[in-house]
Amino acid sequence: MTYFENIDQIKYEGHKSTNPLAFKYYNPEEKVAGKSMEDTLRFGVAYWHTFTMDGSDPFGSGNMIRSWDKFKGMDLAKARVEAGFEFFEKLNVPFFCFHDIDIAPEGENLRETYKNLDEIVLMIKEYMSTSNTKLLWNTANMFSHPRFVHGAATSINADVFAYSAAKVKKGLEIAKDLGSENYVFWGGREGYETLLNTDMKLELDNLGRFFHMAVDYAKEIGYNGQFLIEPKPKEPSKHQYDFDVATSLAFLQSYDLQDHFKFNIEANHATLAGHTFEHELCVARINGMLGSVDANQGDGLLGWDTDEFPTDLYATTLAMYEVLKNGGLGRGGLNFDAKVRRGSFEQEDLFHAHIAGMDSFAIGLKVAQKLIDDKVLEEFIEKRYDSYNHGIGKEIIEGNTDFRKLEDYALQLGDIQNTSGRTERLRATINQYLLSVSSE
Ligand code: XUL
Ligand code: CO
Repeated sequence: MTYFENIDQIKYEGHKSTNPLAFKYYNPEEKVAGKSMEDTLRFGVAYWHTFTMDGSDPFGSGNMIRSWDKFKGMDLAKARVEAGFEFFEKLNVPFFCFHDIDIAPEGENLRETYKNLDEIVLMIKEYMSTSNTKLLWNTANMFSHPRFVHGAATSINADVFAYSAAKVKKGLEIAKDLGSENYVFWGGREGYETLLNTDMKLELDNLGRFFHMAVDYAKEIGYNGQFLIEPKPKEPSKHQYDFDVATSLAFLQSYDLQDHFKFNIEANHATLAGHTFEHELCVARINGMLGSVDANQGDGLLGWDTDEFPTDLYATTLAMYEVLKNGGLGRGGLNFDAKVRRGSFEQEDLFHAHIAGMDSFAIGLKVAQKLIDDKVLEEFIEKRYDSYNHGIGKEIIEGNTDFRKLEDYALQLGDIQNTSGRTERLRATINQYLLSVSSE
């Protein structure tokens, strides 16, 4: 059966094309700095936003028109797999990602849920054996069901802790079975509402215990994908423990877990934490912890996680700059944790949205590489910190000073001279690169 009847294979047609169902900038085979765009960008489709999200919001019911919605229960789950692989192939996207309950409905009890999962995982495995699309990551949804009302690994209820452990155990087995490149932990309900009723120390200790058990189990079954924590400061919890990269890194260090994890950084989560996307990528990169990316964007006028498809070229450029400085994403990728707007309810919109996101990151990649090739920012930054290359600066870097010596030095200083940061000039230069590279 065909689910996207009027859509053919999406091809690269170049930036002069007027065909809305074609890539204008993403050319999978095109080499940028010796590596194909496909291999650098490693795009992924999010199963939940693409095949299960129905468009409902707190003010209205679902409105998405989807050809697979005529089915129910396990038939619906199977139809989504068929539609999914048709979509991945037509879009020529190398990866996809899912939560356990995206692919198979929960049963009456955990045993039944496992049975449903096993059946669908087998089907996915068969499809994967003849498809180019691989699994970037899977994860366990430990936030939707009412049992997770007070959290999962940080729940007040030990039964919920145990149930959550069972879900992640199963998730790791599925990850191994499907050859998943990564396994993600996003703790939407791992946080608290008020300290009036919360033992924060016990909750954090339990989270540490939970992650150690996950690391041990992966080792035991021989699953060697990369573990990723996806920070987010709030929503649905008022205060989430994995607030941002810096907070999560401190947690991993405190619980001796740092060597087993990297980060999956989501643009809209960064902005919710009061950071830019590139800030979070940079904090992860300089600590050797940049694992993967949930590529989306928020809305400056709205204060929540709008999960929009990324179209802001400035943001994709600065994000790709960090990714390239990191030497790429390794086992990670750019997963579109993004949903079409409620008004974009036709199936065709799923293609338009992904094409827009893929083209935007392709431009970001090309511009970022050119900025690196021309050393535009590097040279400026190097010069800006030149005082550390000689004299007292060099002494500081080489560890040859102490407060006494620095005081002696400071006492004989006259007026201190600073130089301009040239923010506006640099921004104008990026605009110039964006305009010239994207019309090449
Ligand atoms: C929620 C979010 C999740 C994670 C996976 O904001 O980003 O979809 O990516 O659980
Ligand atoms: Co995400």
